[in-house]
Amino acid sequence: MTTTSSNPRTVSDTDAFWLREAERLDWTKAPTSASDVSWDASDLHIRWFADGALNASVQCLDRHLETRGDKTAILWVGDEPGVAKAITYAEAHEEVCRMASVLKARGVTRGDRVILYMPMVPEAAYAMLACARLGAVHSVVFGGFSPEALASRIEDCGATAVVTADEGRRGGKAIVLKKNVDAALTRNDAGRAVHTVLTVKVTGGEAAMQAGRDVWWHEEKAEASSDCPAEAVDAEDPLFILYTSGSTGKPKGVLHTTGGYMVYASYTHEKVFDLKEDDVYWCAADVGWITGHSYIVYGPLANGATTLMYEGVPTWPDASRMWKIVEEHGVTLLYTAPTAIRALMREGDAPVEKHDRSSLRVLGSVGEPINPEAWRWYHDVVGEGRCTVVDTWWQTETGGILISPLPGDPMTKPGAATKPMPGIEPALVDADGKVLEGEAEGNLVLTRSWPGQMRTVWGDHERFVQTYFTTYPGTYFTGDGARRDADGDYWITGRVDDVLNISGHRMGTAEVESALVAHDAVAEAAVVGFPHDLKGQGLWCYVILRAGLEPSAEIEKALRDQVRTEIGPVATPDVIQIAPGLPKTRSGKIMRRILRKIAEGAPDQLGDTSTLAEPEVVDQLVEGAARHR
Ligand code: 6R9
Repeated sequence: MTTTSSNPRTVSDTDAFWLREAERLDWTKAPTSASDVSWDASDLHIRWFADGALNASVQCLDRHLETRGDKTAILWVGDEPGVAKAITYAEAHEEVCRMASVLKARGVTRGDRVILYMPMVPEAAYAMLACARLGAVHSVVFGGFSPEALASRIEDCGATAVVTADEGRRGGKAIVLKKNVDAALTRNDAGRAVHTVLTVKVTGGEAAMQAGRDVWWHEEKAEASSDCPAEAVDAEDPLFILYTSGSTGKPKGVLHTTGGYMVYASYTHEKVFDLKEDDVYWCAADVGWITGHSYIVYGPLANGATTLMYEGVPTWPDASRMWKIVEEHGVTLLYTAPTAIRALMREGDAPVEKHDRSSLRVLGSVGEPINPEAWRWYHDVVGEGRCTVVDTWWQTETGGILISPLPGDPMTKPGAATKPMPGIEPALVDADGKVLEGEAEGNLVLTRSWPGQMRTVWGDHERFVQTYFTTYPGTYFTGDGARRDADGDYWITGRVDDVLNISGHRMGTAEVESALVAHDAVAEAAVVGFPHDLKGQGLWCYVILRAGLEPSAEIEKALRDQVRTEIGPVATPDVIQIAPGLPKTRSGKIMRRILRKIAEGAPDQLGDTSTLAEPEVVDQLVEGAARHR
């Protein structure tokens, strides 16, 4: 398959290119070959640097000790203003070794799965690296997910240990974590295999400790050895599983392996941010997301950078908090999400201008399409027109950034992710899979593997094959749509499947629907996204009640709570519209296109409704929707 020729970053021999990039790591055994990949559905496998051996925690810590032992590895900034802590590479190394010793003594070994359910404290990074040190596989579950969501992940990956905290702090509020873990471990089979819950004392809030199973980190740490040799694992040994939403079914466990992922995280972090030795780099994501994995922990630490880790939220105690942090700590590289940029933009320029931002050099954006207005504000106001804005497009599945501007590029296209990274080969295809050349809009696919690509869906390889490689055979299908302009620059237009992006959080419509129908009052539900000024997309839920039930404020509230309980507060519905029926084809398929238009407030653009089984439902829905606006 040919790709567009207008990519000036083209690499001619990709295997040679990646083998050279692999030299950025300290391998225990250097690889002699790069890719061993087949995207053929009948024999799908993805392997990189397969004869190499290494340890990820050594890349992030040990190898820096000699030259950067006293350099700040993690610059931790607390939720409470004025609270901060600089942790050197030597200190981080010691903490990680101790935590690895504790886990090892409790029986965690190579290949075991460990769930991390953590707030944004340094121990979250220690726990990831401690697992990596033992060759154990971590799976970080975002602290905003409910016990139910946590339980299903514990069960799915068969975790034997959990690392958590008593509570987390965010925006002046305490988030209960240990209590949620306890609740999760009593759900179904989730608790059966878990022998250890290692608990970090963060707030001193209440935490019930179950004898034998639950231990305090501060107590164990005192006894633990700071000498814990790293296990050299094969390049293709799993490094972590991270659950993410797809268009169908429950979240899938995206599996990343060690060698390729580390090469790719390090490579992209250095190039996209034009990293220099003295940079103070701040990625304002949560470690519960892939952005936190690749660009708070693995990429920056592999590169020996100073990575700022912020416990709180961008808008607390007020809208100047981020800029205060930038000024206080001399942040040079900032990486955040459009949803945060929009929220801060709304507060005007004054909170920004109050603080000195002359240290800033590169401003990154990730997670969702950035609207040109937000891009301009980020560039003109935050960056004083002086900084490079890198709008980085990628996914949990891709491990790292695939399409992005690079420092030095002209900043003339607000909202364009521009060009693929060297070594990355995207293409646009139409609905039939025909490759589109030149200026075009279509479905975004990748035509060649890269080291950071996910390897499989944990426990369900067939789902991996079906989800990504059968829609347009021979390519990896991203689920995103994109436009390519006359200069060959890519503009991501958003998901073309049933995946929603709420404030940069990925969510499947199917997940929310199944949470709703799990409630006794609900006969049927259909969920769509609609444009939302702050969140990018909001959740609009159409619900049909069981016969005999009348719509009421109580039922609406109960359903909202239901979704929060099943998934977590990130999935709180914006609108619950109790409806008499759903627009369906005669074969019973829900016509989401129509539901989306109604939720958007564009009932005049419904298109062809002639195939509907009951066309009158549409008028009732339009009328009902008006009441929710
Ligand atoms: C890294 C991350 C992936 C989905 C992706 C796309 C959207 C991410 C974007 C972007 C436009 C960007 N997305 N970055 N859309 N421009 N710069 O966010 O991973 O949580 O898996 O979400 O996010 O739709 O497919 P993940």
